[in-house]
Amino acid sequence: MNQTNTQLSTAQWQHLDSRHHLHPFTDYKALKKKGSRIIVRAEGVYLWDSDGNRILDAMAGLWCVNIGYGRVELARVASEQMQQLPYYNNFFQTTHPPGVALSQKLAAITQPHLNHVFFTCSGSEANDTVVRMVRRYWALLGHPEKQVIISRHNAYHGSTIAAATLGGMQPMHEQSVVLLPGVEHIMQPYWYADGGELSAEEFGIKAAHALAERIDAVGSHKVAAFIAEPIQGAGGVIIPPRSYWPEIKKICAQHEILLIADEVICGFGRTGKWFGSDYYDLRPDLMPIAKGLSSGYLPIGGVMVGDKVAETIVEKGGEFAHGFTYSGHPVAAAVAAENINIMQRENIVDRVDQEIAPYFKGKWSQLADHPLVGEARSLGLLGALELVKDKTSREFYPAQLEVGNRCRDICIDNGLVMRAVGDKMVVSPPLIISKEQIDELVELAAKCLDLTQQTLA
Ligand code: PXG
Repeated sequence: MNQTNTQLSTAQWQHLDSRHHLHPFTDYKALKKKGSRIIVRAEGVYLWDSDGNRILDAMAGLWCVNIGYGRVELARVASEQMQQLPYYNNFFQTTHPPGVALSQKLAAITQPHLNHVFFTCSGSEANDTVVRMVRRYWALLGHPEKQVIISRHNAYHGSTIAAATLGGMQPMHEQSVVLLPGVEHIMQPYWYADGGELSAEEFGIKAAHALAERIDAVGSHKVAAFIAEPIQGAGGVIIPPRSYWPEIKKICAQHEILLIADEVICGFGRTGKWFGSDYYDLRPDLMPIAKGLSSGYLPIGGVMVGDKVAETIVEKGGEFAHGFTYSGHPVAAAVAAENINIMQRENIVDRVDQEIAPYFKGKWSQLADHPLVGEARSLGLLGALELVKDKTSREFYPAQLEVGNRCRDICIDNGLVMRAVGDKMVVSPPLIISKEQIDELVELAAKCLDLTQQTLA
């Protein structure tokens, strides 16, 4: 533990925090009343707060700490790289070994047509890069009018203006005032809430056809690309019906529009395959990545670029006027490469696929028996619970009761981090979670569901 952690009391940290720190996605008044929870250390799948409470982190931080906390190998690699070359850029015809090595590694673990990467520092920057790159691609091919990118309601693609526009989060759009022009949104494949009388597979086709209808409405000569998360994460772990992706693939191919698979959450083993695109057999033209790329140990993201787009940009273009000071930062790149090494050495992705995800599914689905739970779905190590008033009619509680937030607060007071998305509880634990720890997670979740239900009686 470092010294500063032991020097101040929880109350002192909270006081300083509320005086000087503006937190992301936070209601400041509410936080001021309550005071922040101060996380001081972590190991494996567990966090410890400043009062010494141990908390099972079923969210892997923010869907990112895939190989778990406390990996000294990553600290060693970061320290060595900082001593060797703490910073240099990749602008103006320069490069450095960690950037090259990570590019090569990413080309090797992604699909055969994804051979290039453009580095960023986050998923939001990766999606900004996607917008620039897609529009440049079509302009270089003589189609500058192909500008429109189609996305989905309730998608999350990040928090910069471009990424927030691409996303389909209403409160973010309202607060952005001016959004990026040329972005359209269609329905999401959220069968539980929107499926009505349709079977999941019928609904999947309907949701996919919304893309074809929008392309027709906009005019396919104006549409550049479709962007989607293979499974929506921040929107509430929306797992599309099996019919959805094959139909979307067909529609993109028919209309010759680029397919962008945002793998910021689904990438790096989360689905039991290296990428969500592998799980769903997508062939994305562009693939934004971040989070699990470094297991969150250092900020790094990027866009995997398919040969079709890369060749056009390289062969037909002059300078691509885009980049960040820290694109491919050498320390972050070295840590990301070691993170991938660890995943390979420990066979983490196959272990999720063969052993841990099936075990998790078995346990997680039992939560559907709880009176508050309308559906308990999971894929890989992503899980969601729909908290409902009536299981048969799928009726939700009134929003002002904030059932999800109640449950989230009860969870944390009982040693479990589960994220609330409205009245959906979602989890995305570190991929190295053991079966015993999954038992613990599900037992804690069941207990917290009971406690939540008691508050609603
Ligand atoms: N794409 C997807 C699919 C994401 O989930 C981003 C892009 C943006 O990445 P950066 O690194 O710029 O944050 C994300 C990020 C939440 C939550 O509470 C989710 C994200 C970020 C913060 C909070 O669910 N996803």
